[in-house]
Amino acid sequence: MTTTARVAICPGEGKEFNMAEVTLDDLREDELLVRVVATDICHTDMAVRDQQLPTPLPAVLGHEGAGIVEAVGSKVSAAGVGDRVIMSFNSCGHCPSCEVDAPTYCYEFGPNNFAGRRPDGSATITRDGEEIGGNFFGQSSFATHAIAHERNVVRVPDSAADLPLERLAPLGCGLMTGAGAVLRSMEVREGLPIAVFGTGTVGLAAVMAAKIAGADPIIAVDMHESRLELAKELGATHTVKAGDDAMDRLKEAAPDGLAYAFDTTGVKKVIESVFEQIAPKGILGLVGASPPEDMLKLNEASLMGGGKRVIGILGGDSDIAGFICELIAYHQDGKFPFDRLIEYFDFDDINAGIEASESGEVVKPVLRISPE
Ligand code: CXF
Ligand code: ZN
Repeated sequence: MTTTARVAICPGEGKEFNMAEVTLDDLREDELLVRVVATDICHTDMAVRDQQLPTPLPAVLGHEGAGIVEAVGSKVSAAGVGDRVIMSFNSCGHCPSCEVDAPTYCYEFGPNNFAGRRPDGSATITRDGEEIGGNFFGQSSFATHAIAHERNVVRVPDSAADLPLERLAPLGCGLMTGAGAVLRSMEVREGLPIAVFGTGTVGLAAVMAAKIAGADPIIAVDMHESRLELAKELGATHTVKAGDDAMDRLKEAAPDGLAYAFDTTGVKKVIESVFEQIAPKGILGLVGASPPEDMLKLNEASLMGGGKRVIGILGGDSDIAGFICELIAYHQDGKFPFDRLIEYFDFDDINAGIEASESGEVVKPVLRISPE
């Protein structure tokens, strides 16, 4: 049975989103139909709008949704009708990465998340009988209803029944990425220094996680004073305004060097100068979106001699379900107050939410789509 949905479509490169009615395809055996309660705006949506990422337009984007399951295919066991779910990225389930529960590094990440169609090429969304892009991150949740998959939904645990879905929605992307980078990818140790470059959603999640891990000092670096203030409230022991003397300030805060540095900026110059400050056995984790042509220049002797590691990080090495539930538990304990980052917008005001995100005024704009 096909479903009608109201969606926000990104019509073409650099264009504003507009609202439309579309038809969702019949569910496959491993798919779920989710009534979307809330979904967030993330820079990845903007990167697709600007065609820095390859999803063909027009398309329905949105990849941080949460909602209630309305129907399930015959082979779905991740959630049932009526369950509250958080949607995240999709993965194939059978490649060498998925086999070891490392789905963020799925060998088929592109076809499952960015192709605008299912991996078999079929469309999940049509408008007036014509195919348009869907299946974005296995959900396309700028929509009242989304087709999700067995592998990218997380059932909200009963212990979190009191937490509204509109708060939980962002857990499936930037929050899990930043927190996972610290707790899983870099396995930050108690009492050692960390610096976090860039204090958007990912960076601030890293700051909160660094506090959970007991890192000390926790140094947040950004160019916006208001973000640095927030970083301090969330756990940063030191803040450094980005600029010419930033590396000197870092040295003052961590004279023996940085055991951990986490870059969310993707700026080559920043990454190369931070590398110089990495302590022996230290880790420099990279998550920022950098220009595709960039090549890093690092000193080999220092890399080898210091036993340093420079690692790329995707999705904070999250296994989705396990880690998202862990983050919910931290939140309930008051240790992961990510709600401080959120501001709500009505679904119809999606373009205002995008503007607020791009101007830096709002860290995490969440779109309210339907009442829970
Ligand atoms: C993603 C990238 C892959 C894993 C989860 C998060 N980023 C989205 O914006
Ligand atoms: Zn995202």
